[in-house]
Amino acid sequence: MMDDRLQTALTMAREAGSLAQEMRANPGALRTQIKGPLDLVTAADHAVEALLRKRILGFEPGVAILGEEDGLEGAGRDVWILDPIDGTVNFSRGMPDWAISIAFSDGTEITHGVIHAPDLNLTAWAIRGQGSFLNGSRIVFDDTQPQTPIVALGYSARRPVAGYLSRIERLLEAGVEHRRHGAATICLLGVLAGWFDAFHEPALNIWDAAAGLLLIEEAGGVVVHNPLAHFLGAPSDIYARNRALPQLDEILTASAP
Ligand code: LIP
Repeated sequence: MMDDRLQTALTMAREAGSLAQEMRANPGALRTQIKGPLDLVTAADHAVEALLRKRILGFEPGVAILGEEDGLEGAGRDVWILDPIDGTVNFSRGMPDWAISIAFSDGTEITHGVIHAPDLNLTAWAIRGQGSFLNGSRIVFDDTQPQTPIVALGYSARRPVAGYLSRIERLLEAGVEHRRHGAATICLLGVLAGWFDAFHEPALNIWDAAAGLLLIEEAGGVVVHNPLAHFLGAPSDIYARNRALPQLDEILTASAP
């Protein structure tokens, strides 16, 4: 029997995906606003987060919820962590690389994670200790070394651009390809799907990463980030990889500005 919390997360992720797609189909409904450097918010981000909060509180009244747009509501050890639309810039321009991210933490670790990318027809989920699944198929990483490693990179306006550029320079010098998707969830989903071997982004918020990090761990990968108690309140550098890749570890975990 499927875990009730996972079932709730999957059902509301699909409902939220349809709502976001419907809103995008209505020109003018998005009312896109600039939140900060390279950071947008639309009416769909707010509507989807409101829907997810309503569904969660219907399932688990009074539980704490931390969301990108409306912050922390409630208190307690257990917390749901939501990014209603990750990759808002892509979404608002009609690109398919955006997703809904839903995670649950028991205060000690992330225990449940769902990423739903409606335009890509991809849905991934994991429960700690029970494996990772992509569109229903279990994903287990093997240790076959890629001929040409590919790293998904994120950029954060919270950090000097020099660090990002130096990572690209070092990757290219090492013969490693890189991509930038503008949506951390899609990068993490991409590691799970085998598009990428690793993902790195400095100063990422927990709502962008929580579900995806669990997906990678449960498929047998390795994730590096600040301890959860700290990450719940402040951005963390993120490094996630599918197998042992020593040449990448050195470049992507080296301290850079
Ligand atoms: C975005 C991330 C992206 C990061 C942006 C932003 P949003 O999330 O997924 O990878 O580089 O700074 O945080 O704002 O689209 O949900």
